[in-house]
Amino acid sequence: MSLKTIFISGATSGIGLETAKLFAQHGWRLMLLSQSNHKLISVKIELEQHYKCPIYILEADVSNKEQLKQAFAHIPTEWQDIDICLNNAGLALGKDAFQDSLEEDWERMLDVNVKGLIHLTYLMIPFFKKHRKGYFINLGSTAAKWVYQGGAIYCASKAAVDTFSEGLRIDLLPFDIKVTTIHPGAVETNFSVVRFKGDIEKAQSIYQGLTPLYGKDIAEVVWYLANMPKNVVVNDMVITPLAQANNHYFNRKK
Ligand code: 8X3
Repeated sequence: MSLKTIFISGATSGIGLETAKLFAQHGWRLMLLSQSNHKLISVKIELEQHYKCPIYILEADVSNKEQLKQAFAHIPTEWQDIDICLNNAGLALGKDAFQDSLEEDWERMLDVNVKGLIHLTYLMIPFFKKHRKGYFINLGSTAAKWVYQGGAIYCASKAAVDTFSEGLRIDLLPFDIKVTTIHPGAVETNFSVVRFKGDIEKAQSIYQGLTPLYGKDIAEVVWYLANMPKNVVVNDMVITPLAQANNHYFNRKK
């Protein structure tokens, strides 16, 4: 039996990297996309050495459709048989009230989280259709479900991922292509460091007094989904740490 292949955007850190490691451990082939060529190369070297798995890397910023198109145009035939596309690349920038936020921040969030995911999906569909199979696993967020102060644009961007995924599931119905949206709550990665632009103290305060989710927890969820029988499609999953009920209620220990 030929090896299975997972394509991961935002593959060099956080949930993307942990998913890459887990699937490599299970003998899958990896296609890793990131805007950072040097990070891609170091992850490729590390995972190849550790897991001896075939890896194909693609350098592109998902928000740059020309870069994405170029990266896809160069995918060799032997790498075009893809089983899962994990649309993971995404970010939050800032947590100020919308009226006080920076235009460049909210444009970047919309460009990466919404338009980037949509462009990547559009480029992936011909490969899935050609092989009459495929599975989009899209990273939403609890922010898509419960809006919070200072999150207007980030929450809107993840709500767009949620709605887009639902539409995609409908439109891809004739082609046996699965679509699942995963909505994680507080996952401790570099997400908050990026959001607060390197302010480590602010970033750490998000997870203070609780055990958060980790990237590897969400990787396990992706692995679970990958192993569902062919006739089963999990539409939507909301995942929080034990100490988080939703985006407004936390059980923080002093
Ligand atoms: C990350 C979850 O609550 O920080 O998507 O928006 S939250």
